[in-house]
Amino acid sequence: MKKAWWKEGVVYQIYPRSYKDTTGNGVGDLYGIIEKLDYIKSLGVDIIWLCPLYKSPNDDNGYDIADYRVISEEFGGDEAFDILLKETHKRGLKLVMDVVANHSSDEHYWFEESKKSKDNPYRDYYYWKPPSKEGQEPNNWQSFFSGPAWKYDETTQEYYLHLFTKKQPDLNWENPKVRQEMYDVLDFWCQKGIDGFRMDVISLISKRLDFKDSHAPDNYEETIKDYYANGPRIHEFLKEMNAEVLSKYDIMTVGEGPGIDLETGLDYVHEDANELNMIFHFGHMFIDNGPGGKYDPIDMSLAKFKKVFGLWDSKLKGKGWGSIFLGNHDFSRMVNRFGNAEDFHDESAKLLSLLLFTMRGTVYVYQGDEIGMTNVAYPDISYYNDVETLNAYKEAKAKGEDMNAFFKLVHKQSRDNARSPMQWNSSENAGFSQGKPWLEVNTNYLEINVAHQDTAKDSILNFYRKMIQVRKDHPILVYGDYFCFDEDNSTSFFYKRWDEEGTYLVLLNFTDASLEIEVDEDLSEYELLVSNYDKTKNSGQLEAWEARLLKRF
Ligand code: TEU
Repeated sequence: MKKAWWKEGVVYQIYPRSYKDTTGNGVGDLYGIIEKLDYIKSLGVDIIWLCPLYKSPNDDNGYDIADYRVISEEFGGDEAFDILLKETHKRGLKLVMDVVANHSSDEHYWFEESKKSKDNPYRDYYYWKPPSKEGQEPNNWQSFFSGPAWKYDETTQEYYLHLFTKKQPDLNWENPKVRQEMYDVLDFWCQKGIDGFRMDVISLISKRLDFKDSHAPDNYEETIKDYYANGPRIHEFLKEMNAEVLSKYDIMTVGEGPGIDLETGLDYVHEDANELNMIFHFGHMFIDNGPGGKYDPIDMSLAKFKKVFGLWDSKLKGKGWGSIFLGNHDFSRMVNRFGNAEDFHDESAKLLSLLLFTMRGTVYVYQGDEIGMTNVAYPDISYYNDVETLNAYKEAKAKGEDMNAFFKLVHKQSRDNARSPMQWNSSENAGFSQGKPWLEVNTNYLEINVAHQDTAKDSILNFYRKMIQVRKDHPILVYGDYFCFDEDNSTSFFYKRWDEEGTYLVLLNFTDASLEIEVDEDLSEYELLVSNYDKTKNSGQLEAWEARLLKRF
């Protein structure tokens, strides 16, 4: 396995709007991040990934970019960014930018031109189609965020494609000018000295140009896989991007991708492919989605979850590199999804941390998870901001669904669960802002906050710090082989990490009751390195949500 800084580094993901506000306008900003760089450094992480910072009308909180070279004034503008980059590097940390190449904002100059006339030089920067014979949308594709993926525009009487909101028109990557524009943008940021890119929905940039109707428009996963993602020219485009820009800099790249699965994943990250370093797949993150997607949930199965990790590890082994994450700005809080946030909050948050830092792949920690932040449950829909949530709510209402039941799903699934402001301390608004936060602070900030956990020796925060250090001190946890014992059971997750120099065992109890340890290993040969309970000795039993890391003498 070839070594690299981005394989060993731990990434900390920041959602800038929700991190720290220094102006009192209720919105987090870059000076807030600068203020918190010493805290970030204290975690032991190496790399910071910032969700989009660019000029944007914020229909999708920055994932709708109006100018790829300009930092939003709301966040402090270009000047604040330059200071942030300098201060980040000064502390030996690296900085990764989020870039949205699949679509722009409809307020981007390119789109404003494009919609003016059919012969505008920017017309082909986007996908325009005449109405169908019946005078309807060109096909039955649905947007990720509810409703048709096409919007009619009066001026030229054609529809444009938007796989996300109607303010996020899809860019036409078939057009070489579009590709060059994007490479120039990437180059611009590399020249500034940034250390990498997280590429939003990169799996969607190559379209199937026949634009065929989906045979199952309501089946979320199937439609993405068969119609939207992994289009015919995706690897050609990524190789070109790599040759034109990425390969010229010592940067890391991670592509995000709905529709990237076990069959298609390796093609993006194969070490000989010269495309991307890593991808985010959602194998484990969509495990509780039914055919209708996140608002059609099914029970989460630990056995399935374990299999996803095993299958991906063996797929990538020796050929490519994976990303290990359990949450980000698009999902509910990981302790609610995979732990037991009610009865074993601290134990299960620590268990999940032990899982993250003992898996093969680069680990990504989402802001707030290091203190075990939980889902919010705002009292009514007016408190919510996320466009996906609001559109889904409107759609359910229009269909006449039981809105009490639907609102319970909003509590469980809304992306705002991950976007409520960072809980810094027990002062007003959790120390996030002196003004009214753009999104309400979670009411549990008095119990769950950084200041409190910083000083409490046995806090979740200090457990994260310890685990990050343990990973650094034991590189076998980064590069070593992976084997899972008894993948079929849905109560425990027991696995082994090793190479010729040493062997580690990870024992995780995913239940509320104690559990016998059953592994084909002689436990007396192992010493206990870390436990999320106050333990110094190995025993044959794990308590509820107990997690242990052992090392063979
Ligand atoms: O997310 C893409 C994506 O897969 C999401 O639409 C996902 O299916 C959904 O959020 C699950 O609830 C990326 C960004 O991470 C997201 O924040 C953006 O809204 C989206 O792209 C559009 O740019």
